[in-house]
Amino acid sequence: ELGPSDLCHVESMSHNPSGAGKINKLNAVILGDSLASEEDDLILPSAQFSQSALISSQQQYENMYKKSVDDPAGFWSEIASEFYWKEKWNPNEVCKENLDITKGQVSIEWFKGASTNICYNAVDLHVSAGNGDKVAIYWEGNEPGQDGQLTYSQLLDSVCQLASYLKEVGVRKGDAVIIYLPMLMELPIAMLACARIGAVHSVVFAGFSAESLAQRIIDCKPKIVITCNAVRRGPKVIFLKDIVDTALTESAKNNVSVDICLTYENTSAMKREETKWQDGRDVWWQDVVPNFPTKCDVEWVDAEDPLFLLYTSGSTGKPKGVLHTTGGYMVYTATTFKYAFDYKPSDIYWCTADCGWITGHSYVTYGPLLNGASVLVFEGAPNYPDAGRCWDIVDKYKVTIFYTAPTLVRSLMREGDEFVKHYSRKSLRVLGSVGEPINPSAWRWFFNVVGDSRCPISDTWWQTETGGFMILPIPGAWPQKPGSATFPFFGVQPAIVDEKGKEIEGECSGYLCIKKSWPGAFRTLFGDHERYETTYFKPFAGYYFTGDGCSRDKDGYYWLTGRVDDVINVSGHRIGTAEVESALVSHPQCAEAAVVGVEHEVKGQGIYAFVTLKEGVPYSEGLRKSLILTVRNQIGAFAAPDKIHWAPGLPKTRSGKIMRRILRKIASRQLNELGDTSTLADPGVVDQLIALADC
Ligand code: 6R9
Repeated sequence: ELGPSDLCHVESMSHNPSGAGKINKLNAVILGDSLASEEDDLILPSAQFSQSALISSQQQYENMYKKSVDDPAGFWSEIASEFYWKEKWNPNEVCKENLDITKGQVSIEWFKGASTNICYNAVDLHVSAGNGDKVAIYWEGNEPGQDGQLTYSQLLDSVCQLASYLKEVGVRKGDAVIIYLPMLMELPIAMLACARIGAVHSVVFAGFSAESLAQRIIDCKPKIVITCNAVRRGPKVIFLKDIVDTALTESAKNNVSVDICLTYENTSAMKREETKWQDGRDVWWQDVVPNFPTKCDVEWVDAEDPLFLLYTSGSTGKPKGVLHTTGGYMVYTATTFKYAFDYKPSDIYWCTADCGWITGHSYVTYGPLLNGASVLVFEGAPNYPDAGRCWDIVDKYKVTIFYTAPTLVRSLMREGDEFVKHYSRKSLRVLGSVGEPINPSAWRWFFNVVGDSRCPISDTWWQTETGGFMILPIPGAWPQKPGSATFPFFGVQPAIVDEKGKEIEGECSGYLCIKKSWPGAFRTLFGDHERYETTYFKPFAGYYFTGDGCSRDKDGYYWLTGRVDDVINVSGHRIGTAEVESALVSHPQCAEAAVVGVEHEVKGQGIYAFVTLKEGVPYSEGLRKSLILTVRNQIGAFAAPDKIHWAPGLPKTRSGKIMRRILRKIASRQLNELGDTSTLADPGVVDQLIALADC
């Protein structure tokens, strides 16, 4: 799908102002001591934090890391033994892998032959260990004051009822189930119910459009879709069931028919009488699920049986169905959660991610619940009714670990410190960041203002494909550098390679690859193992290629610098430029489109679209709006272009390839840095584009 020559230059993608090699003199501040200022490059853990931390020193980390790479099988077997397995793995075959495409088919297997169930480990075990009365899920609704909670015993009952229902209607081990739900407690319940019976869930983020949902339904052919009638998000009501109806009609046209649409009645957003209904297919959750028994036998599955499919964007228009299996993913998400946040049983943990993304899979549902944690699930929007909502929630539930995305940090930072300072936040102990590089100024604000200079920030670099954290600062162990994800997790062996795929040592910049497999790694792309191999293992033979650029400084710290392929990261959402382009060209008046990412103050990257119209069609404001609407309808609101740049022509090579490098420079108005344009088929288009930049 792409070779190294299609990648952007790593240097040009670096938007990290204090990146590698720039640290000459190290100024340090100790956690809790004073504010971290622009001059402070190192934030040291306080003795107090380290003493009670699970990993309390650099030395302890290094010892564990060494063991994990010298003897991965031994290291992970020891950890895996803390979980419940119906049958154990063969100690001589803990991991079987081939990442080298030149040596045959790429494959990864961990604990194959062992059997377990992730739902049993995440729920039943805590109940049988006497923790049934501990709160598993706190739920905070869109409106302040609207809330609920479930203890582990209650969660078990709810999961079993839904699992019993699913079995009754014929869902079997290996069947796909699509879940299109907002952040209600029913979302993790539905995931766990599928896992309990060995069904493969595929959660589709409830911000995706009907077309995107249909595309996923057509790809994985679920027996059943689980949704709700509507949801309130901030001041808006979103009619999810209408979107599902449209998607199901569309799928039927492609000969994929879904037998059942199980619909949760979300009364605070919409009454059932107002909901459009198709008799025979649509079923109200509340009418059936509560009638089923609160006991449901667990389906023991092989460690390598699929647990879920999650679609993510790649560099072509077709989303990739990332497939994760059971055993390795279970061990990996639980272990990374525990160490990344220095988890203690008394913690109240809040991750603001939606379960529609990988972060919600691994670190709202599975990782925390496997540890028996109390997890907060928030249905609403972080700035509703005002920009203080997050801190109001932190105080209300005495949240100790708060895990969010840089885009949210930046947007709240813009609203001023008062919204934060109005609340105590004294329960907070550890902060976390995910989704994109966190720029040092946002890092400092998060650290100084939100965390009162007291809480380490776990800046976790990882991907849908990796299943769990890969590079992160383990709190208590490492001095932190604002903006650096620091060091690899246990068992993770990063390699920075150059254009030719040669590993570079020491202080350097290049393409980030991983050398060996880790238990949480994805095993294939659903239905397309060849695309799995070409996308991830072909660009640099012998390595897993992440798609990210990265540098390593002289102290060995890793600095992620963003995607180097045709994927952009908007508010932490991964969007393929090709997906947006294909939506734009489906507009009847659009002849051609090229989309690039451009730096955006709040979103990290914004979507910048160059659009060529069909012959004779005039530019107009109405047309601009209608193009944007087309993208919203085809992908979802989060993928709407920030800018439409009218383009009489696009800069192309003589072989017809669009030169995105030039478009990126025009989009970011770096007009002096256009580079060599002489290889263009028509160099004149560049001037035309510049002339139209602000139209
Ligand atoms: C977990 C998640 C993955 C891409 C990844 C990278 C970017 C995520 C990051 C980060 C720098 C971090 N990314 N976390 N970049 N620092 N802490 O976001 O998965 O949606 O698959 O996106 O996000 O570019 O390649 P996913």
